[in-house]
Amino acid sequence: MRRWFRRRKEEEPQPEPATPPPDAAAAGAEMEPQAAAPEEVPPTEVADAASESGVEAPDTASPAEEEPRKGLFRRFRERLSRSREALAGGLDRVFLGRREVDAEALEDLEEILITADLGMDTTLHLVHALEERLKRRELADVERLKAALGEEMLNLLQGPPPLKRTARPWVVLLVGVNGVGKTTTIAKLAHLERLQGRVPLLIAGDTFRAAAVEQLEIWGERVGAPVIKQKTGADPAAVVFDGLAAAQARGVDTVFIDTAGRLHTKVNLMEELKKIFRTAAKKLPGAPHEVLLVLDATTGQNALSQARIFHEAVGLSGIVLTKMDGTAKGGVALAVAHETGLPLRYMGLGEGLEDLRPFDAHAFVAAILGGDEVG
Ligand SMILES: Nc1nc2c(ncn2[C@@H]2O[C@H](COP(=O)(O)OP(=O)(O)OP(=O)(O)O)[C@@H](O)[C@H]2O)c(=O)[nH]1
Ligand SMILES: [Mg+2]
Repeated sequence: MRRWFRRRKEEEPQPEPATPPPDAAAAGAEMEPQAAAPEEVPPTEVADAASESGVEAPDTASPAEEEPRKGLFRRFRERLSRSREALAGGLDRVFLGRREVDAEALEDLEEILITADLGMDTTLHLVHALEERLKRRELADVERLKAALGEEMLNLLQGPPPLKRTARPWVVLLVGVNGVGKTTTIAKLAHLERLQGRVPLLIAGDTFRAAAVEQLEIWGERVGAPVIKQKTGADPAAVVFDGLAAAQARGVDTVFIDTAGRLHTKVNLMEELKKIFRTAAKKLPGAPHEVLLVLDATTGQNALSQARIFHEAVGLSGIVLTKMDGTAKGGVALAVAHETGLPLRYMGLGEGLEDLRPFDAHAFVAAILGGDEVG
């Protein structure tokens, strides 16, 4: 499905509210979330400063800001240490005692990239680009190779800037299969809103699971955001309708809609999401303004088929990649960006409220390739 999404994206220039195609795939056949490989997630500490919510590439800091930003970047790198070990560590091992970069070295690199979960398409794309550079004699040594790899990765990760808010309330719908981190991500996003002085409101659109509403309420209380809910089993679209009415009445800035990750059948989930979408648009023309797909990085390449199915159903505006901490599969971020053409918006780096970072391509590449600065 190489660049299947990219073509679609080119046809639909940004910024545009995501619009669900009339006949979205009822083909939810591959939707069952495959259990993530059991990976040990290290206990996460909650970041201690509000200003730590966004990672900046280290090279943009002024001298006065340099120290805290260095600390911030160090922490970011720490969380991505297993992915860095897979990529930068793999490279170092391949080039141990080897000076020259040749075709054989690029073959070894190919293996490393596949092992780090970049997937076949993205790996070949990167390796071909490096082969061209090798032909032009631009890869004299391992350091040049690393720098070139970093540049090519950055090219893959450059997406359009975040959508400009043109409405109030600004409505964000979160979708994704069960357990990927939708509800937790909503809490983290609401927290980011609060830090920026905005007023968020949460809508409990997951009425399928009894504990789902309760979980959102607990987060809402912690963050200081009202939660609009109905009882378990209620029609999620009706909850969304009520929630948007409440958001308008209260004059909040941002609305986050939580949705279920699993229903009785897979087709139902897509139909329900489409209904939520239509209802939101009916209540508030232009809403939802953003549709974010939450993907669990530990599921690796399975994330790609999820992205495809959800994009067909509701039209996605961006991706949130969660559980990047503690996994060696962080390279999947590159596959997702390359193969979907959708912008990566946020990265989940732990279970705490502060553990969500706006996606920063420079910081990410620097963190997984082991250097301090790239590009
Ligand atoms: N380590 C880590 N854990 C995370 C992250 N994001 C979410 N989690 C954990 O993943 C688990 C599932 O998160 P939820 O937010 O309940 O996922 P969900 O998508 O809402 O799940 P359903 O409501 O069942 O569809 C929780 O234990 C979260 O703490 C992350 O970035 N890192
Ligand atoms: Mg949930």
